Amino acid sequence: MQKLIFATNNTHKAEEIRSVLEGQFTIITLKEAGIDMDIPEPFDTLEENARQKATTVYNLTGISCFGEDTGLETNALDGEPGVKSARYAGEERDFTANIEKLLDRLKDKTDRTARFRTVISLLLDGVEYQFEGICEGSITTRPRGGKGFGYDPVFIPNNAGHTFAEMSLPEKNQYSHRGKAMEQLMQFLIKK
Ligand code: ITT
Repeated sequence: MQKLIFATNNTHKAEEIRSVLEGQFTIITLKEAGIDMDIPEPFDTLEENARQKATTVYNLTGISCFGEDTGLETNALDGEPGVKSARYAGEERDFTANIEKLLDRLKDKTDRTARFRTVISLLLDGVEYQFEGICEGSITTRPRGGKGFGYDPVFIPNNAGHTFAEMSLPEKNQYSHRGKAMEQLMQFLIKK
């Protein structure tokens, strides 16, 4: 089975991605590859940050790998928190605080539409390929559900009726930005 390093320290992302690629590819996280590093994400776009994660790991290992960057973009706040999603309320990356800040900034807004966007950068034998997945939806007025991670308790995908945090992992993957980007990555790798 082809081995790929997934340049992430986020165990939730790894779990979601493995549930799609399981049986077809062996996915190794940074920790499992013995790489103890928080890769900087200095850029203003998901595309550049995803590339940075993949390139850093490829340069270290020479093994084909991919990285992804994800942002939550709200229409009423001109795309906030966007590329700054992880550190919206501060460097501590505290998700209760991030959610509180988002709900507070949206409290007087009637437009609560938003989207999650994931960009995957794949480096295969040193050549880069990118894949994008978008999930349109809206932000709730209070957190709902205990599953998932990050902003999942406040995001309802269109046509779903409940938040990502109220869904099982396979159900989230059916709707999600990451599920869509992963599907493209998988189809690409299968044809390669
Ligand atoms: P990496 O190691 O892969 O960089 P990260 O947690 O830093 O992991 P990002 O840089 O992509 O991830 O930051 C985006 C933030 O948005 C992240 O901290 C998440 O908590 C949040 N996020 C990403 N995907 C999400 C999802 O599917 N549902 C809810 N929140 C999500």
